[in-house]
Amino acid sequence: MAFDLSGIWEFKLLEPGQKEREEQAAGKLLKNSLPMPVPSSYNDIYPGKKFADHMGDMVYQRSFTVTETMQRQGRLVLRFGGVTHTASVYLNGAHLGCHKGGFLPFSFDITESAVMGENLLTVYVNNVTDYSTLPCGRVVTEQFPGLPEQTRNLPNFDFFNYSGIMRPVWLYTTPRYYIEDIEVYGRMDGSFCWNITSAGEGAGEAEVRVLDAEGACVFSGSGANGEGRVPGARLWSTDDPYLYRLQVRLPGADGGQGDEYTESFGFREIAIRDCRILLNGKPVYLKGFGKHEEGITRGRGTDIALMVKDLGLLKWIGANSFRTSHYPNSEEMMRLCDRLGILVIDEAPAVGLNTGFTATGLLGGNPKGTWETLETAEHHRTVMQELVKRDKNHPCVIAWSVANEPASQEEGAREYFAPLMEVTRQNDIQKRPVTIVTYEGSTPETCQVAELCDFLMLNRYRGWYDTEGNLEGAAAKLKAELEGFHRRCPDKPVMLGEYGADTIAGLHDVNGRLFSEEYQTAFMRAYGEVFDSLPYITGEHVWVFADFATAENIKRVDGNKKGIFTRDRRPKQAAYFLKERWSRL
Ligand code: BDP
Repeated sequence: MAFDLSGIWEFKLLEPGQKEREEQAAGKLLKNSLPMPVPSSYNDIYPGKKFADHMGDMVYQRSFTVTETMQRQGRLVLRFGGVTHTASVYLNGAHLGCHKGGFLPFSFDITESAVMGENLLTVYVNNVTDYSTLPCGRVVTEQFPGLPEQTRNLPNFDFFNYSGIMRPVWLYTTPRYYIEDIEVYGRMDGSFCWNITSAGEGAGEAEVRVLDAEGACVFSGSGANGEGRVPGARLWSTDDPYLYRLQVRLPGADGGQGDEYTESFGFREIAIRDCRILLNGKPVYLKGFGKHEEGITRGRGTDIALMVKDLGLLKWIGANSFRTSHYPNSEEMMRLCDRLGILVIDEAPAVGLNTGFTATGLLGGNPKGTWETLETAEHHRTVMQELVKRDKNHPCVIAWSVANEPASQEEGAREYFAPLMEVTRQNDIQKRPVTIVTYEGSTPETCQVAELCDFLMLNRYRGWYDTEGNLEGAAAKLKAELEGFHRRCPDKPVMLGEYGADTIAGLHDVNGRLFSEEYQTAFMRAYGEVFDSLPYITGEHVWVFADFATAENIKRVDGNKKGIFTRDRRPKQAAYFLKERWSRL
């Protein structure tokens, strides 16, 4: 049984030190609280800059009822899809535990702590980003004449630091002997393997069946691990995203109630050969975007209508892929990509790992260097494990991105990333390609991590952050850099992870000047011509799918406007250029 705890919760922002005091009363009803939708970012729900930009703690609360029928099932589990960035969860005043990392799920077995009847759930959330969190930020204290000290959280990234209970919360039951995890991997020749982790009291063997899309059983077997074959398996691809289902049944202990779970999967393989990414043995050219999961009102909160709309637009424009920049997207999104045949580069929330950079452009002097300063290594390792664990079965996931734009040119980058690349590969039975998305500061001469990557994903803004307005010069610079990386890593596919120009929808200029729709189109054309001249380029991901909210600063007029679509998903002129270009590639 599963119960969706989405809805209106009680909510309150907390002042420094208030959480500690309030926690004593986590079993009591909140006072002076506001209604708050879950899932949603909290920030844009009520007016007030202080409210939206609050740094620190907040608290959510709701109650739910446990019935006798639910208790009879065996176990009761409380599952959070994502709470940004840290959560501390209480049930009826008792502490269940904490989770760090805002974009991956976590759960608690509440069989013992839940009571029959009404239960009070209280969740403390903290949204601070610093040198120990992913994404990274910094906390700065400022003094102004005659005013008390002010503290601000400056993110090391430009997207708005939306926070709260941003993904669905579920309550579900399982029997005492239950399926904890399923891993399944279908290959091109119709062979597949499975691994089932069970837990609890019981020792019965799992029964395994593979169902095709029509529900016909095409394989049956048993055991916690195994290999099977589906003769003539229909492959999963972008044109034909055919899904099978692995149905697992675990018999109940001593004839008691059994557990059952059905996991979708596809038969498909990803490989890299001769500067190409291969899908089912054939080169695939990646056309698409870096894409934020966000929109108006809900911020980064799960919005299934927007998800379906976005993927519809992705198909409309002729794209076949996107990167979940700069954090794992929601599980609903991943399932939708499986279903629609969209290829996903699945990115960890590891952005801002560069102490010389902040979104506001304030370059803080840091003589110690990024890799001596950051305290993220252990957490980053956990995040990579959690990410692969969550998304391992999705045929849509074709690669992992361990970080976006870290200080990869600084001494120490290789030592920081080598173990993370390793742990990602170790945890993935599909051995999907792993990459680190690098920025302009990390050149063919200075990059410390290129050899660690299975393919190179480069972000370039020639023609925007430099050489602005001079697309001829920008293209020449871009080509030289791409050639430099190819000389350095001649066998690795190279693709653009980001390139784009801020564009105000509706601004036209006969001379195609900066910020006009004409400039964005010309920019896309100039980059396209460079890609077309280099046979080893394996993909182009434009920055960015749609305009998005950012931290307030003088570089951003009402957010980042590099979208090919506006924030309300209307196409800018360049959308028609890309649609035409991508229909030919
Ligand atoms: C890149 C970042 C991306 C930004 C983009 C920009 O990876 O998150 O939004 O620049 O400045 O450096 O538009």
